[in-house]
Amino acid sequence: MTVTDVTDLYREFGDDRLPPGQRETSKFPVLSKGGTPEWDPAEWEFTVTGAVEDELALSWEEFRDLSHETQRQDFHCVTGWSRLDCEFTGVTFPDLAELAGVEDDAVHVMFSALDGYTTNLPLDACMREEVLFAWGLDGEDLPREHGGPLRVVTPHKYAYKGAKWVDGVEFLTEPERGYWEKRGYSNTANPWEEERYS
Ligand SMILES: Nc1nc2c(c(=O)[nH]1)N[C@H]1C(S)=C(S)[C@@H](COP(=O)(O)O)O[C@H]1N2
Ligand SMILES: [Mo]
Repeated sequence: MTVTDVTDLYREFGDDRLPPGQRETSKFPVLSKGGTPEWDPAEWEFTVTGAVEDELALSWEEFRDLSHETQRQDFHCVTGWSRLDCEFTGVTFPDLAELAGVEDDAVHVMFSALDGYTTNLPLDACMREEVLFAWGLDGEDLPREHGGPLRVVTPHKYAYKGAKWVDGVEFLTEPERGYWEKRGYSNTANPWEEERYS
């Protein structure tokens, strides 16, 4: 299996792979605003809506049939720990965006999730190969508490920008704020600038 190593993306943002104020852990703590939501593979639907040419509604089977890849990435939590060398498998954001056809006036993205969580990013922060809709971690199915069946990973941002249990993406023509962005966490969330709070 080919693994694309994107752990050098830090060079775009800073001198050190480990962002300032972070400590490395080999554990993978769980951080959720509530419990792990139920999901039913037969009922689950992944939607792409808003400023796109073709709105999509994909079943779990259809989503798993999309072309996908495995990447080695780092994971930075805003509470101060980083887990290096995670191997995530999934569909890249640009590939999914191409499937729906993003319209010219789209500038922003809102992710939604089975637990009611939302998080937002500018479109250009999403149109990067390392932004993945991931169903695999280290060769196994993504554990349910870490967002299985499907989560977003954003190795260039603090991890709250990656919705666990993601079930939808909306392309927006104006910026909006998600769950934590409305509650005092940074809207931009660049770990190398320690953009933790707003
Ligand atoms: N749907 C959903 N996604 C979420 C969260 C959440 O509560 N619900 N928490 C966020 C936060 S604050 C962090 S730090 C990471 C934690 O991911 P982990 O539990 O896999 O470590 O998920 C993010 N994505
Ligand atoms: Mo977090």
